Amino acid sequence: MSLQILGKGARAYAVVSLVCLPLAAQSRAQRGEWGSVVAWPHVPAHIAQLNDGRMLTWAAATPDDFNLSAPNYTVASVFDPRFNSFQNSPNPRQNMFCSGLCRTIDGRVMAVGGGAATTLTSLFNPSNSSWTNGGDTALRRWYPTAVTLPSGQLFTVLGSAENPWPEVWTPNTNSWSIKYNINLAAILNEYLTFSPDDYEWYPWLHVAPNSNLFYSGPTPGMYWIDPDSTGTNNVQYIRPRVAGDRMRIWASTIMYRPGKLLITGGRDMTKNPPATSQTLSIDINGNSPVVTATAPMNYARAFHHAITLPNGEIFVAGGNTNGQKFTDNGAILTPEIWNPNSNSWRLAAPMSVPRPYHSTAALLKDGRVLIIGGGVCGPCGANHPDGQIYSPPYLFSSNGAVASRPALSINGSGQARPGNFIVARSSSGISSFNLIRLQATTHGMQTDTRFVPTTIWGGNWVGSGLIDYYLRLPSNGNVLVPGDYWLFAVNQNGTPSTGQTIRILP
Ligand SMILES: [Cu+2]
Repeated sequence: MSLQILGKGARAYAVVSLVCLPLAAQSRAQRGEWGSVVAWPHVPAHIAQLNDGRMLTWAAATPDDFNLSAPNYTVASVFDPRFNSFQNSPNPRQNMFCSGLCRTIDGRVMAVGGGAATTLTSLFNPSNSSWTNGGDTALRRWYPTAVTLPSGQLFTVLGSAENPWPEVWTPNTNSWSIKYNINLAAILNEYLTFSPDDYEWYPWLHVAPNSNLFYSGPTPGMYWIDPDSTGTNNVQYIRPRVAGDRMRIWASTIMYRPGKLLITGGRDMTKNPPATSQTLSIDINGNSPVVTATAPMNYARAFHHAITLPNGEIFVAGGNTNGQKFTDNGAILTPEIWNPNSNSWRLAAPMSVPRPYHSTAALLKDGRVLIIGGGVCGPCGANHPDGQIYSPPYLFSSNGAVASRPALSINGSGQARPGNFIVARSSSGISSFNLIRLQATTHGMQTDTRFVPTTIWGGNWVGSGLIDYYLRLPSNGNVLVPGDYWLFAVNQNGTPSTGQTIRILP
């Protein structure tokens, strides 16, 4: 067909293409494709999706060096992936280097501590790109983990600061209160026992379906924490994650299905190589966690990133095998994709730039994946002030052409509560509608993101090849934690629509 249109002059080119295209086509249809490297205005180590699809990223008080004597200031930008453009958005009041990140349920981004262990916290409001005071914590915090609770309160604890008490932020008062009745000394002691070589760490905490916080690592033990308790019996040791397992620090943890965590890789400096290719699934839908060894990755990795794709697969990229910070040695350039249904990994197209410690990554609203940064270490030689965007295989049809995407719009207010029905207008032939909670991420630590499938109850033809699908949302608010999600329609080829924002109310 194209030969007739292009005419005789195009014939030679077309014949050559017929020879070359199948390889390239096969390649990107099976392994995806990376775009060119995008220069960044700083070395991004932290990223938060904004609900309109832009990405907030930041480094430290200077663009490429973590200089901890620097003032309370952070170099930050908002990246728009539609235009590869940046809006300068520095935080003039807090050094947020290695802070703890999570999201308020009204779409703002919270940064707790960081810098040289500060008590400052800041909120980024995407509607006017402003930073405001989130209230001071009682204790200095560096590498704290921050989690959004189903109530809309935010919970932060531990990190490098050597105190075992969490603090909770309440939206109405915009203030933190310390919880001396919740004592995580047992977890802190595990950390001091098993990782004396590394002063920094983010504890892995996720909201479980039973409303407790579940601690899955990186130390060997698993714990339940009741964040709402006013009593004293609220931290329960469960058992070792895996018999004989030691540290898995600098792994990437993610809730890949409701109540199911995937832990990939991680580092133990007493081993050679320090990084592992092992992966674990932990099912916390019941009160007794079920730990299953899932298929190992093709590569041992630490400092890498696990990203939930709209079709429910997990994309893992970056990191290194030697477990060392601030170096490109041992970097793994080839990402891999895990299919939870077949419990198998397959290799993806290699990226162009190493993404070691202090790199980060996020899903874009259009279904692509952004990976950025690495370093923030001044003259270390491993600074990466750039990013690269990956188009997964689902964005191509089997002949390598760009796949056609399902349409998607949400009828109504764009707000719903757990258990509600929503109406999504999309193309015919949709096999699933999946929600992904927006993320705010650093150091491979994702407390916000969760993949939550909806149930299709029926649909009505509305003409022009479109159907109004009636979708039932999960009724458990500890599964569908309030906040902003992107809804994706996924067709029978696994190709997703662009995400549509829906806000889940408590
Ligand atoms: Cu750090």
